[in-house]
Amino acid sequence: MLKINTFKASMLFASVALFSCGTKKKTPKQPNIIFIMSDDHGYQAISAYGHHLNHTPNIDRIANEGVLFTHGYVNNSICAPSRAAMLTGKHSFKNGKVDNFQRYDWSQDNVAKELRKGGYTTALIGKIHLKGLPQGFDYSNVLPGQGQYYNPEFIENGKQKKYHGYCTQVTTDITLDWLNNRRDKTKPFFLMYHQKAPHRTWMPDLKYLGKFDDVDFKLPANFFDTYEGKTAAKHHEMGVLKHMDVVYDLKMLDKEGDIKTKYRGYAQSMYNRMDPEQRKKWDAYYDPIIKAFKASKLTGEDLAKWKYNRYMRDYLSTVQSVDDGVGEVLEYLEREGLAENTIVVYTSDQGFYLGEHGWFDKRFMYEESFRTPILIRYPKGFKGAKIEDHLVQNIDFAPTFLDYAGLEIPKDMQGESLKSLLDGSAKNWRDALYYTYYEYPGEHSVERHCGVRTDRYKLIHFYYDSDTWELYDLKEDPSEMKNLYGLPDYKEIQKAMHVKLDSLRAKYGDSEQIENENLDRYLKKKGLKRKVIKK
Ligand code: SGN
Ligand code: CA
Repeated sequence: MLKINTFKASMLFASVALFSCGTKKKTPKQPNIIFIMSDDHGYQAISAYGHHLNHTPNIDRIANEGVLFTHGYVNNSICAPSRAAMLTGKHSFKNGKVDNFQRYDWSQDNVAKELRKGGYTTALIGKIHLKGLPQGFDYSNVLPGQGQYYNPEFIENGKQKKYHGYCTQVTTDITLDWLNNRRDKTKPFFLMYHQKAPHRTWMPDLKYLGKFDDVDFKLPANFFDTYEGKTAAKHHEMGVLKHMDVVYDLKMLDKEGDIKTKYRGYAQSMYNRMDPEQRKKWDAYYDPIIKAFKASKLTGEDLAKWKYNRYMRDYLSTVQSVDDGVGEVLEYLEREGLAENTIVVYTSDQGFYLGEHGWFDKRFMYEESFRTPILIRYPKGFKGAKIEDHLVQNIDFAPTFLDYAGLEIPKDMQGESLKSLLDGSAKNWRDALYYTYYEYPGEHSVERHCGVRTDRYKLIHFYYDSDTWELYDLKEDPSEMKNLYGLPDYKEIQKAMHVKLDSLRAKYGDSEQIENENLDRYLKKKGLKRKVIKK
């Protein structure tokens, strides 16, 4: 019986290789690919990056046995657009998903479709934040929209289902079930294993409540940034002190209802999702903290410190569950003898502010949110514990996977395969990255902007309400505190950065016209009237 199945399977594989696509170049044993992504996971909260906030042994392992990218970036620091860029290998203005509101067109080509044509079995599990039935996957089981931390709904191959438990663990369980029992084991696999955590509102798993209680998190040096020379940043609505809601974000949902905040209702509905058993454990941890908070009547810097510490404790606790899941998946690969020929990628849909500039959230082209963690392991392909400093971007994943699979990279994909960086054969790597952000006017109030980053400098143009430029020397000022734009000493650098920006816009096919069309669509959706538009 086993023999016949194996024979059938190899015939099937051969027929796939020979007839089902014109895109196959060669037929070595194609690697499996596990593309792990979490949501809003700043590199500061991965111990391999050396920030000493927490300990993530399983994620670190990917770099220890593979490569740690120190200059990984996104195209557009917001969830759905970043995911669309990863799927398509294209910038937002090319794949159409410029913000969290526009419809993503699943009928366009994506990396899963190409891999599937090239002989892979494919699955998408967890958060994707792109409406509609995912295309290119043999199996999908995804969260609707943002998803929920406790007892979440999932949409399995188009059908909604409710699960009991903590979302991060549920996502891992579904993933392991697919790997163990559901995938077609005659084919190499491409698995997108995507966690909702550590996205706002940072609700930890019950077992991790209190995990960081004995750590005193110090405010980042620029926590009280006054945004001198940064017009757009001044108008942000993502301050830990000013905008973080103590009930909604920081769980001070007192039973007496004394603490009245804007988002209390939402906090209550998230709490209500828990079953009595879960609530009991939740309350046992939070009730004494709520009581102490009410009694303390904190203000000013003391309140800032308290909020920041609560934020970090919750955020890092949710990261711990993500790290556990990575460990479970790595262990599975080992147990099944699959580790050697499986590429494992860990990344986030963007970075996140952990108090830098006084913020939470993302969106800005400043380093903490533009940059994203990228760690890749492939024992068969390259040796471990390597640090890679070149400029790479989320549009590079799709071409990289196709390259390793021995498949042709569609001409219109805009990213570059990372294979030459990973195996050390790279010669002429890119010297600059292009960035765009569009979701304004909108939540957290980050103005529309675009920009360019080289290994040392960054030029940003904010537009819509304002028309302002910022220039940073990242070597001298890694925290981007001093805007150098317009200073006589930087005249030449400024000029060169403008040339670079124009050339990248031309290279990737961005234009004033596309921007105008996008803006009109966005304003129409929001029911707003157009203001200044100039790039
Ligand atoms: C939600 C969050 C925002 C967050 C966006 C986008 N608010 O709207 O804080 O910036 O998602 O995040 S919440 O009240 O719903 O938590 S993204 O990662 O999905 O793009
Ligand atoms: Ca995100």
